[in-house]
Amino acid sequence: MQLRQSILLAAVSLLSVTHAAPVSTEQVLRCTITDAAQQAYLESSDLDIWSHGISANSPTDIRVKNAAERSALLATGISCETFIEDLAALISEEQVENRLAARQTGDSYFSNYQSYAAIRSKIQSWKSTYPDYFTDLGSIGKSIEGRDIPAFKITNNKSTGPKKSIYFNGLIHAREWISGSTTMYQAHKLLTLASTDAQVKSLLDQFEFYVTPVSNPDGYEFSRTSDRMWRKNRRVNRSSSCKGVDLNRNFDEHWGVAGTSSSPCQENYRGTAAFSEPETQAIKNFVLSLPNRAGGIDIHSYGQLVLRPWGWTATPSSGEAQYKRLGDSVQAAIRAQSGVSYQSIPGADLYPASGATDDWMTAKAKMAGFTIELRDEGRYGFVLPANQIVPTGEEIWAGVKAFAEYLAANEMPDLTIPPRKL
Ligand code: 0X9
Ligand code: ZN
Repeated sequence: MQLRQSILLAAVSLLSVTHAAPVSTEQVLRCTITDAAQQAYLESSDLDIWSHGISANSPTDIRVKNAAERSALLATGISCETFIEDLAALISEEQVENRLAARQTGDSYFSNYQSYAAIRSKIQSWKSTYPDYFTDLGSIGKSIEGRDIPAFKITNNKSTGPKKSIYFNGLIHAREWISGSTTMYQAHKLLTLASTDAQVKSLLDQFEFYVTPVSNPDGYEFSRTSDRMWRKNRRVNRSSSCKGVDLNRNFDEHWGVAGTSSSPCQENYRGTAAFSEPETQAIKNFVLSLPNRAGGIDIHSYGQLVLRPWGWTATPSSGEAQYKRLGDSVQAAIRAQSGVSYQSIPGADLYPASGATDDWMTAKAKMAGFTIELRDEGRYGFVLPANQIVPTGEEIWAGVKAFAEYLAANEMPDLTIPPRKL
C-alpha cells in the first residue's frame, strides 16, 4: 500500500515537472528591466509588482494573472524567468498547512498565521498574564469597514527618569502575513523575558514599547478570506470599481511625489489626499501622542532588508552616517542570530516611494523611522511557510534589541534640520 502510494506520488511529481502549468495559471516571474520604455510599460500597466530590484539591473518580481498578461509582458522584450510556477497551488498548500497547524495542541500561537480575532484574544490574554508589564491601549481608531485597530504598550514600573518610546507597526500591507506574526513575536519576547533577562529588564527600564500589530485589519481579513494577494485597505473608491488605498503611500510626507499612483486600480494607489484613510489618521494620531519618541519600525515583507531614510528620494539624508550605523547594527545582529542576510540600505535604493510610514515617522514624528522587509528573498514571497514564523521572529528579536540598544546610547540627528556647515 505504502509502496503504491509512493509510486503514485512520484508519478504525480514527475507530471508536474514535465508539464508546464496550464495557461490560466497565476505565476510570479522574475524579470530584468533594462530600459526606460520597459519601466514605463510596467508603470502604466495594472500588473502587480511584488518587489523591485535594489539596483538598476537586479530583478523585479511580477505577478501575472493569466497567459495573456504573461505574453503581453514578454512581448515588450522584458526578459523573465518563471519564479513561482503556480501561485494558486502555493496558496492551497499554505491553507493545508494552516489547517494542520491549527489542530496542534498546546500553545501553538506562533506555529500558524493568526486571524484578526485571534490576535485580539492574545492581547486580552497578555493583559491578564502580564499585568505588571502590559497595558492594553484598546483601539486607536476604526478602519474604513469599522474594525478596531488594536494597540498596546510594554514597559516596567521602574521609573529612573523619563523613558523613550519605540513603536512597532505590523500588517499595514494585508498580504504580508509574516509582518503580523513577527510584530506579535517581539511583544511575546519582551513579556516572557521581562522579569528574568538582564538585558530586557534594562531595556524596559529605559523604554516604553508601543505596538499596533494589525494596522490594516480589513485588508488582512480580506486576504485571509477572499484574496490572499490583497495589499491595500478596503476603501470603496469613488468612480472606480477598484477598491483600496495603499496605506503606505497615504502619509503626509512628500505625498504623491514618487513611486505612487493616482489610479485606484494600482497596488500603490495613494488615495485622494494625504491621510484620506481612517487607518493612517489613526496611526498618525497615535504615534504623535507617544512621549519621547526615539524610533519606529514599520514591519513588511519580503526581501530581507533593513531600510533607513530616505525612502522618497535617492538624495542621502543629512544623518546618513548615523542612520547607516543604526541600520547596519540591526542587520549584523540578525545575521549573528540566524545567519540570514538582510541588506542595510536607504529605502529609496529599493525604489523611491513617498507618503510612506517610515519617512513620515522620521520627518514629521521626529523619530528614527525604519522599515524592515522580512523573509524571504522570493522563493515563497508573501506566502512564507508558517514554520518560518518562529525563526523570523527570533532573528528580528536580535535586530530589535540592537535597534533599542543603539537608541539608548545615541541621540539620532533630526533629519529635517539642515546640517551646520563647519
Ligand atoms: O513599497 C512599500 O511600501 C514597501 N515594500 S513592500 O514590498 N512591503 O510593499 C517598501 C517601503 C520602503 N519605504 C519607502 N520607500 N519610504
Ligand atoms: Zn509592505
